[in-house]
Formats: sequence, C-alpha cells, structure tokens
Amino acid sequence: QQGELGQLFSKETQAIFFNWKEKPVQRMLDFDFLCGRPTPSVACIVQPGSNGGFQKVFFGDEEIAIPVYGSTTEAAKKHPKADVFVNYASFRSAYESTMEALQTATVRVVAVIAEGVPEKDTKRLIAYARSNNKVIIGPATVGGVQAGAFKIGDTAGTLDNIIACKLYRPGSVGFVSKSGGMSNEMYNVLSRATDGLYEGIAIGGDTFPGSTLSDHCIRYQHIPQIKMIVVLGELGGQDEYSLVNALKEGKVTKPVVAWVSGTCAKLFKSEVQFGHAGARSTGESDSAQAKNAALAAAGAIVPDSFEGLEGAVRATYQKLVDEGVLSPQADIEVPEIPMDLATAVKLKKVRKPTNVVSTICDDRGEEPTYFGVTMSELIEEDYGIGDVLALLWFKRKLPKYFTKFMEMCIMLCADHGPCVSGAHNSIVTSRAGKDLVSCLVSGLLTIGPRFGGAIDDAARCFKKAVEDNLGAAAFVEGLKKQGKRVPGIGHRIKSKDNRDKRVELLSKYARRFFPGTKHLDYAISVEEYTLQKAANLVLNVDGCIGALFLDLLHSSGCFSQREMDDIISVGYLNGLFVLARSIGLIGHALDQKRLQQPLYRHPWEDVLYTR
Ligand code: Q5B
Repeated sequence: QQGELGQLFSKETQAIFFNWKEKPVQRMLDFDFLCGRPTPSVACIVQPGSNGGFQKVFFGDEEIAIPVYGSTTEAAKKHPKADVFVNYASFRSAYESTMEALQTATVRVVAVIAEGVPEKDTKRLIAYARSNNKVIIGPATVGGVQAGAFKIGDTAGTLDNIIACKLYRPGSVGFVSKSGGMSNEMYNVLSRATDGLYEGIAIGGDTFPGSTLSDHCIRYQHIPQIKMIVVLGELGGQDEYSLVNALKEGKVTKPVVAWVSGTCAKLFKSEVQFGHAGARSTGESDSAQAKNAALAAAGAIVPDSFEGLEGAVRATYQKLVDEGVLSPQADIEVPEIPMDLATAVKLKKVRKPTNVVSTICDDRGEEPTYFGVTMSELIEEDYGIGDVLALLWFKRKLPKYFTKFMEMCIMLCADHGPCVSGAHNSIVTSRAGKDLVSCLVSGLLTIGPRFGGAIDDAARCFKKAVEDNLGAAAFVEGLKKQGKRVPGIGHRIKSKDNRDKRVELLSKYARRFFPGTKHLDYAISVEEYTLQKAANLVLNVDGCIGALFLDLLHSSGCFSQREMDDIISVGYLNGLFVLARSIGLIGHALDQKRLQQPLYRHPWEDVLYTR
C-alpha cells in the first residue's frame, strides 16, 4: 500500500505542526528558504486548548505569522491542502493526537516524533493507517526529508549540515534507516559518494515502526528520480526480512546498498539492549550478521563492515553513472540565510549597543545578585529589608544603625488608620470590586506633597537652610513669601499636645545611635517657630524622616558630597513612605474583601451642593 502512495512530499507540501516548538518549526522554514520554496512548509500550528492567534517566525529574512488553532479539526478545515501532520506531542498524548490526525480526511502522512509510545497504541495506529491508506513515520523518529522540497522538524540537524549535505536540491538516492542520528551521518556520506539524497526517512527505533524499511524501499522503487537505494538497519526485529522478501519477489529492482548495524552485539556474553527500544537481539535471526547475510543473499549490496558502506555506495553510484542510468544532478547556488541576532551576538559577529542600562539586580548567573551579594548570602548571613534597600537603592552595604533606621521607617509608616487619604482610596476601590493591584495603586496615587510624599521636599528645604545657615524664622517666612508651606511641618490630627509617636520614636533612636543629628535639631527649631503660629504645625513624620535621613547621609561617612546631593535631588526618600504604606494599603484592600463590604457611596448629607 505504501508503494502505491509513491511520493510523500513535494515542493508544495505543507504541514500541520502539532504542539508548538519554536526550533523545529524555524528549522523547517529555514530549510524551505534554502530550497527556494515559494511558501512556508508549515501551514499552521495546533496548540491544544489555545484560542487561536499566531506565532512569529522567520521565512528567510522576512518575519511571518503562522496561525495557531486549538484543534486539529479546525486546523485541517482552514488548511485543507496541508496533508502532512508533524506531531510533536509527548508520548503520553501522541496516540490520541495521531489517531485524530489519521482520521482527518485531508491528512495523508503523520510523523510521530515522541519516543516511548506504548506498543499496543502504536499497533492500533498502524492498523488504522494501513486500512486507510495513510503513512506513519515513527514513533521515536526525527522524521524525514525530501531534498530541495520538504523537511520534517529537526531532520538533518543544523543549517550548516544541511548545506554541507546538499539537501537544498534533489539528488538520486533514496535512503531509509531506523536511526535518526545515523541518517544525519549518512546524508553526509551520500553527499560525498553520490550526487546526493532524493529522499530520506528515519522510520524510528521502536519495535513496531509505523512504516517499515521495505515500505519505503518499495515506494522508492516507484519514484523515477530515485536511481539507487541505501538502507541502514539495525539488530533486533524482523523488519529487514520484509525487504529481503521484497527483493526476492522483485518488488524492489533498483540497486540497494544495505548495512545492518549491531554486529558487535556478538562480542557480548549476554543479551545487549542498544539505544533504541527495538535494537535488541533475542535470537539468531534478528542478529545483525543474519540480517546482513539474508540481504546479501537476496541481491542487496552489503559491505563487510560499516566502514565499507561509503565505498559500496560510491561504487554502486559510479556504476549507474557509467552505465548511463544516472545523470548526476547539477549543483545550485544556495541562498544565504541571515543569522539570528542572538546567535550573531553569541558568536561575537556583530556588536549592538544596549537599549537598557541597569545596576539593580543581575539575574544572568546561577542565582540573582543584589549589588554583587547572592540571594544565598542574603539568607545565610541574615540580611534584613534595610540591608536589601541599602544594596538595591544605595548600591552599597550600610551600617546596622542606618539599615535599622530604614526598617523602622517602614514599620512605623506601614499604616495610619482607615481615614487617611491613601487608605480611604484603597477601601473605596476594594468595595467597588476591583482587584488587589488596582486597590493598592489607587491608594498609592494619593501620596504626594500633602500626604506622605513630603519627605524629599522636607529634606531639600532643611538641607538648603542648614547649608545657608538660615535661622528658623527666616526659613519659614522666606517660604511664606513664596506662598509655600513648610514641607514636613503640620498635621491634620497631631499637634503640640498630641504629639506624633512615630516622630518621638525615630528621634529617640537617632539621638542614641546616629553619629550626628544637626538636621533634626534644625527641624525642631523650625517646629518651635511654627508652633507659635498654630498648634498643629508640628514636625510631622515626613519632616522627621527627611531631616534624619540628611543626618544619616552626612554623619555616616558612607556617601560623598556628590552622592548626597544626588540622593536628595533625585528624590529617594518618598520611596520609603511608598514602600511602607503599600503594606497598609494592601491590608485595607484585603480587609474590605474579607468583610464583604458593599459598594461605597458617599452620603448626600456630607456634601455641600452649591451653584
Ligand atoms: N499651614 C499636612 O494641613 C497639612 C503649614 C502651614 C506653613 C505648613 C499641612 C501641609 C506640609 C506637607 C506635609 C505631610 C496638609 C503630612 C502625612 C502622613 C500621615 C497623614 C495622616 C500618615 C495639614 C491651616 C493653616 C493655614 C496654613 C498653615 C499648614 N501647614 N504653614 N507650613 N506646613 N504640610 N505633609 O491641617 O494662615 O490659616 O491660611 O501641607 O508635610 O501626610 O496621618 O493623616 O501617616 O498617613 O489641613 O501622617 O500641614 O491645615 O491647610 O487648614 O492650614 O496652617 O497656611 O494658615 P491642615 P490647613 P492660614 S504627614
């Protein structure tokens, strides 16, 4: 039956590729381009469970989109001319997907790449294929190739190998083997010893291949372009004997050069299992020696050893040329396929300026590093969040009192109740049914010059005032003249008689552990002045952190003047409040969801409606 099918592929053949794998698809398309195919050999991809879309690949130097379908039925309906099914399913799902493909009217040939498909499943597939005049290549195969026309998946390996083996144009040899790896080797041999390959199939190394060595040899007999056949069998199984019979019965009359590998098995005292599931000799008749002898007796040209195979192929080819049976195929010029950028960079063939520069975390090695410190070190050496901030934000290790201070800021600013601007927004957003990130972001967006985001401005103002040696009164009045409020001063509920505990705790810690507190002292002198104006014009938590951070930068000796100026002008310090308050905002958002609170609507009586 296989013989009746004759040609499996042509330059127009298109495949349905099952189970998206970028590399084999790209290799098929690169082969197409080398062969000068007008259309890509992959018509579409089936990705079970997908809702459609496409995958981007290159066809020569052009980027194209190959459609993706969720089922074979849909793919076949949209691409009725695609009659080859390249099945990259795992051994677990290969049976189901192969059977579905075989049952698809438009599919003629199915290549099953998976290794380890249960034999009982393969037998059912074979039975179905034979009674429905379809061809299975595999399982456990790399596939096959028709030179200059169509290639399955990874067959023939790299582009360099394909070019070296001249697979971009048809030769005169039909080749069939069990092993995919050995077929690569043989394509090389054929390119040296003959005018090259016409078609090559690796039937796969399982005990029950979907199509056999003789199936393909009989097919090759019917393909006029094929003038000689090369067969590479292996020990185990009886497949080679069907070729012996085909030769004896005159079903194959073209010259056949054959070798069955595994002759070394006899050197072992016990039974040997070679790489393939089927490569195991269990008796005399399935030994490599017996099969080689039977093939030779049936008329195949069988060398004495594998080393003699190339010579036998060359001699057979030359005889056909001398007899005028074979006119060597002329060579053609191969188009050059542009190298992928990633490959070119790796080979140092091109240089490309980077688009991004980053100093935060290097994730290219075995484990990510924060400013050179590995994640393992962070855990093993008991680093805290403050140490991580030191590494990621300030690009250095900082003393314990410094990192502890940052941790205190995060702990003390994590939340300040449900009534503050940020928490209110997160609560309202959560009650509107939005997701956690939206709730968090809606709260974070309220952080600014009036709420929580005054730390950087406070630090800028106190820094300038201290540098300029400005008295508190001149400082406050100067800002007033410009129509500005003093950042870091004032609070909605805290006052002279209701001090902010956070400010007290941070100040106490700083006085105990910081080498100097001149900016805090200055901020307090400003507070003394503003408190004369109103009781709520206290040094607030933003102002306190701003002043104390200036003290840390100056007194720790860890930063140059330039670095300190940069930190203050770039504005690092609001980041501490943002980081801290995220903890509270997430808490509020989750709280509302846990309590199943309904949509919030502000009461009318709380709004002054006016014109
Ligand atoms: N006046 C914070 O104002 C607030 C003045 C001032 C000179 C000032 C105000 C302010 C600077 C920004 C700042 C951080 C808007 C605050 C935080 C985190 C939080 C929040 C929480 C948490 C409060 C009354 C009179 C007016 C004003 C004058 C006010 N502030 N003068 N410099 N700084 N501060 N923000 O109470 O003559 O009557 O016109 O902008 O540092 O956000 O817990 O809630 O953890 O979540 O609304 O702690 O101080 O005062 O606007 O009614 O003004 O005082 O010019 O004078 P109030 P207003 P006059 S900490």
